[in-house]
Amino acid sequence: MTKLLLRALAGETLPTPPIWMMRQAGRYLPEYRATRAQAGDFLSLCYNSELAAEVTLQPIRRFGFDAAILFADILLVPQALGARLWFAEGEGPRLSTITRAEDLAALRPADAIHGRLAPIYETLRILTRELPRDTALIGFAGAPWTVATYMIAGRGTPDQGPAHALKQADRAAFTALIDRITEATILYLSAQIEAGAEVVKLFDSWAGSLKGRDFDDFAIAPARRIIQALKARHPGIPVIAFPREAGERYVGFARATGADCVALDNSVAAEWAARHVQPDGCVQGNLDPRHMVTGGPELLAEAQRITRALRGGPHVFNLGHGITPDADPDNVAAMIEAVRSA
Ligand code: 1CP
Repeated sequence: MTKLLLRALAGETLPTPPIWMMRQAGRYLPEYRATRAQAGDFLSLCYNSELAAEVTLQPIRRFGFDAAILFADILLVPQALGARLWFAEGEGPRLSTITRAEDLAALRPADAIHGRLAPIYETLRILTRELPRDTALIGFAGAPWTVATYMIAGRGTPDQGPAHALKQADRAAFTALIDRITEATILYLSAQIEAGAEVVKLFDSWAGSLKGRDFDDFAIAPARRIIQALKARHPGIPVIAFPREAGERYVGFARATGADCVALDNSVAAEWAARHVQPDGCVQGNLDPRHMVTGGPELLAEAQRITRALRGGPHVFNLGHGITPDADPDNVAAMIEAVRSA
């Protein structure tokens, strides 16, 4: 096995960690903005296999990252299940809402998603042909709780209030929605693996708002179900789980879900994770994305601190969340240099 990312995910401690960045194909890159303008809106870009593959490749050409992540979005699954989805320019995603059992009944069954998602599988097939041979290909989906928060509210929310409210008010409908998303996610990721994804990542961006038993029931249990099903169908497929802002619940998350790697947000210290999370397997993370905007000696010092703190075990270098549109590409190059020379 020569790809660095696959070696780290298999539990190997490497002298230099593989590096990639969440949202590495994005608006901070002029070449992305140009391709996006050519495609039209964001969803048209996601469903245009040629152009989606092109923007996936752009950061690989420019920076030589060790992994490419499929260009798509977690909200394509709700759309494939029959929710209406659109992006209001400068405002983020909007969806038709799920608030009652009738809304749920109107959704399509999980196994009806592939027609709509076929262009995404085609993007992966193009990438398997076009990526450099030492670059790993990552597929992804949103975790059921995070996807449900958008489906219930119809948009991003600061506190996931509408999803928590439905969970309280109509537990049966809420659980049925989580189950439907879980089933669709298994089928979607399985098809991504068949199309060439060598690793899959589950983004649970809002896991941090689940507390106590809710975290067990709606962050851990669906992730475990998805990971077990994927590994049964595709033995050995590595999975990265990102229960963002899980805090102390990062401890034991890999064991509880079967994930090969846990991605850390930047609210936890790398030194703490080295002691409490990394003994269970690979960790990914966790530079604060604001350093990609501000740069300077602080960026270099932080990138090296994280690299050194986690070098006693398997580590994938990444940011703690996605790079922002105001980031400077020169800071990305400086970050890579700092990690590789740490
Ligand atoms: O070009 C644009 O203006 C659209 C911006 C954009 C991009 C580049 C959106 C809208 N999605 C994406 C791509 C995307 N989304 C990727 C591609 C691969 C990569 O380069 O990393 C991935 C993995 C995602 C995942 C995603 N979408 C998440 C989970 C990760 C995270 O950031 O927490 C979430 C929550 C979304 C929903 C979403 N899509 C887009 C936006 C702006 C949002 C967040 C909405 C919100 O709650 O504010």
